[in-house]
Amino acid sequence: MSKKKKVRVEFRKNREKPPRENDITRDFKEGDGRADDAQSGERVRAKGSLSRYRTVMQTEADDGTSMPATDANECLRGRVLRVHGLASVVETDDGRVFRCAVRRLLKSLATDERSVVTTGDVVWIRPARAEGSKQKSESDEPTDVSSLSSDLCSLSSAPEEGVIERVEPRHGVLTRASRRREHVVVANVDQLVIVMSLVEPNLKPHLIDRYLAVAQQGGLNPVLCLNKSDLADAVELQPLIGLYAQLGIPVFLCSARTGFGIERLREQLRGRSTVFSGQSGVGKSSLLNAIQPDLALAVKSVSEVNQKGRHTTTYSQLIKLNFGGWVVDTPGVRQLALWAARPEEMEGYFPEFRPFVPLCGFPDCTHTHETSCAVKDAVARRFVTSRRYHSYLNLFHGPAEE
Ligand SMILES: Nc1nc2c(ncn2[C@@H]2O[C@H](COP(=O)(O)OP(=O)(O)OP(=O)(O)O)[C@@H](O)[C@H]2O)c(=O)[nH]1
Ligand SMILES: [Mg+2]
Ligand SMILES: [Zn+2]
Repeated sequence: MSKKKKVRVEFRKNREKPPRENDITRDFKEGDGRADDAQSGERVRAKGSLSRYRTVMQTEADDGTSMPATDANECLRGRVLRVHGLASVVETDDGRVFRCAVRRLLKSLATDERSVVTTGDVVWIRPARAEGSKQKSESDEPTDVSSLSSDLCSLSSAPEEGVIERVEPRHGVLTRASRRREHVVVANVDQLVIVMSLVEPNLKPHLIDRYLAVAQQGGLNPVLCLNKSDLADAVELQPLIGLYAQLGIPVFLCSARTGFGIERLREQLRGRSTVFSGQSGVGKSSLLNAIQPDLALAVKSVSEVNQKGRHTTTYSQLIKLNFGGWVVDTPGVRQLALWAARPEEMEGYFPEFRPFVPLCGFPDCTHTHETSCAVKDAVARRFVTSRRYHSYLNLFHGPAEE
């Protein structure tokens, strides 16, 4: 399944200044030194600051990402429950909770530090040993775990400490673009519950379509959950519910307040790994509290309801369900920008276009400005709803990122 290989990786330096004040290679660098001088000069410099590359053993993962190999005897496997700045809270398979730093080499390998470790990751951690024990080679010592205490002061029971040595390849990810970077919000989940409220805030069908694209991109089964059914008449929603049901998406009408539809939703979560996502205030945390009351997740209080822009849930958190399965509660999103999707991929996110695409006049038809476009004809003849077509245009032209 996976094979090991040696690779050279760029190693981030942790010292900017050379160890010697007297830089005897300076003359050479400034242009008048001879090659011989340079060689002799290099010999007296500390090796650490010169070698920017080192050889590591890597496991080639299926998805092309690679991480350093670890010694399974010394390490424990676990899942990342949440990430606070530099620290990650990991629950190991035997049920212990560790607060962990990330091994520095792991950070060097990642292309985007924000996503080196994310909620839901399956990781291997090395438990920290008692003080004074030597555990690592000089240049690969982990980030100091004791400096992380302040990040985790919110933890009630003081957990053990450790270092994340390896992150397993991810499947099922919720990814978004944030400030022109990829942000993997959650990893290793099976389904995405797209939470919308009928009112407060109002239903946003275009956001649903955007989420459906994100789900397909990340390999997640989408589920649509329409909350706050106690506040509005759902009769007008029948066409919308029908449309998504036709696309094969389970639709749940529910109310966290009255409990309507909660039992069905609970069954949908049983035994699966699920992420709840949606705008702030739609009731993600309230629904989870209704599904499993002992979670006691913070929800927006009445006094805060009119304060726009406040997110009640501030970080993604992986929660074990007592009836089997895992769920991730996430902070609300304002916009949802797709990460790295090319315009020509967009038609693939609209399964109802499929029968018409081969009938377009041009084989590379984008279904936007072209004259002989079978998709546009299908919209005109109402085989495809114009709302979904507009969602497509919106995704195709790519709205502004956050
Ligand atoms: N009437 C009614 N109110 C609800 C329902 N579900 C949630 N609410 C209210 O909506 C508000 C927001 O709920 P939260 O659960 O905090 O929303 P959230 O989606 O978790 O919000 P963020 O954590 O900010 O992303 C709270 O005041 C809830 O009491 C519902 O089904 N009916
Ligand atoms: Mg919340
Ligand atoms: Zn076309």
